[in-house]
Amino acid sequence: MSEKCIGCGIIKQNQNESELGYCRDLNQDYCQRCFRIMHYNDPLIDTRELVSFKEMHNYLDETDNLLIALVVDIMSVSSFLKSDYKQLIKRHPFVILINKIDLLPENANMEKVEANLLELIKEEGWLTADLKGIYLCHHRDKTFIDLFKDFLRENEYQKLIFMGSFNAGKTSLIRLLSDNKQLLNSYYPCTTLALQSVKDDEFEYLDSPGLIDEGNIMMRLDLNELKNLDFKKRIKAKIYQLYSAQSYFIADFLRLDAVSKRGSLVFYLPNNLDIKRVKQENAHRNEAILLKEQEYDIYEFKDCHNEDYEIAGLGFIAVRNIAQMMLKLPKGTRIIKRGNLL
Ligand SMILES: Nc1nc2c(ncn2[C@@H]2O[C@H](COP(=O)(O)OP(=O)(O)OP(=O)(O)O)[C@@H](O)[C@H]2O)c(=O)[nH]1
Ligand SMILES: [Mg+2]
Repeated sequence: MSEKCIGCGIIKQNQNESELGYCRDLNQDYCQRCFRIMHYNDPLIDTRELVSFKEMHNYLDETDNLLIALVVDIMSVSSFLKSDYKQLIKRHPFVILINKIDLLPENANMEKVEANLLELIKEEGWLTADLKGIYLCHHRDKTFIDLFKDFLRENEYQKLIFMGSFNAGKTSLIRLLSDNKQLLNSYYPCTTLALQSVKDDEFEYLDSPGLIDEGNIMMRLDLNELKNLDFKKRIKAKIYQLYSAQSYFIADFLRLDAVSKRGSLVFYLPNNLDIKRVKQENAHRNEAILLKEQEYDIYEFKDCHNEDYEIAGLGFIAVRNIAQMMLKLPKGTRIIKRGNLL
């Protein structure tokens, strides 16, 4: 019987129900939190402030012959690449796995996406001698399994640690590659809480807790709000042409104002985020009804010709020919202006 929960990796305990790792019976494989997520979609404990990375840092310091698989959510790719996670790699060889590409719209030109991603990776200084490969993949991508395992065999990598922001899909990729479904994945940030090793005949895959990205909008929403966002289905782009000053209310926590004579906005966001468009002159009346009360940050941009604005943890907006744009987002959420991804 393992002393750790086989879902999230935390050491089990039967003393304190409100703390991590609680199991009524230590013989159970899963802690109560994992059990509740699996069977009732109810996470019980918000783990966003509770994860520890000490074990992971020690492991990276002490282990040789290790390949780091950096998992990056394509919907937050710029946010990740701009972060200071580079320091974490230390002396280890690494690969970048750009995950969740199944979310991109069906008509996305993947060659162009690949070229644009490579440009971003280069621009942000990740193209170092330690970078051994870049793969685009998703959690059901069977062709990725063969491609990636061939690469591992050819280069004699046997031990891999999967690292990256919370929710990037580390656990899901390990489940795919190892065909071991006992590790728990879920859309609640910080599902995995400790290192966990899974082996198949050839490789050892280590799962790790997701790195905390304070600028990710998921840090600003409560768990029930996250439950209601559809991060699973392929995104259907929502396209708006603009001929005047307009305001957009997106769900109840984002506002975008744009002034343009002939421009466009294309939203690549979870499909079920409701977007309401109103004339800007009426926006102040709508705001009181449509935006929930919380602290917001306001960003202003001018002369947006043709670029993307990535909202960490949510998706991005492709903006064309907009003279002025204002974005109002939950306080602390990061927004990144970059070249077009699609
Ligand atoms: N559409 C899509 N969803 C994915 C993919 N990979 C993971 N997900 C979903 O994204 C959410 C997070 O996946 P996890 O595998 O738990 O992510 P993680 O990086 O292990 O997250 P933490 O353990 O919190 O650090 C889950 O709801 C998954 O179903 C993917 O390739 N495509
Ligand atoms: Mg995980």
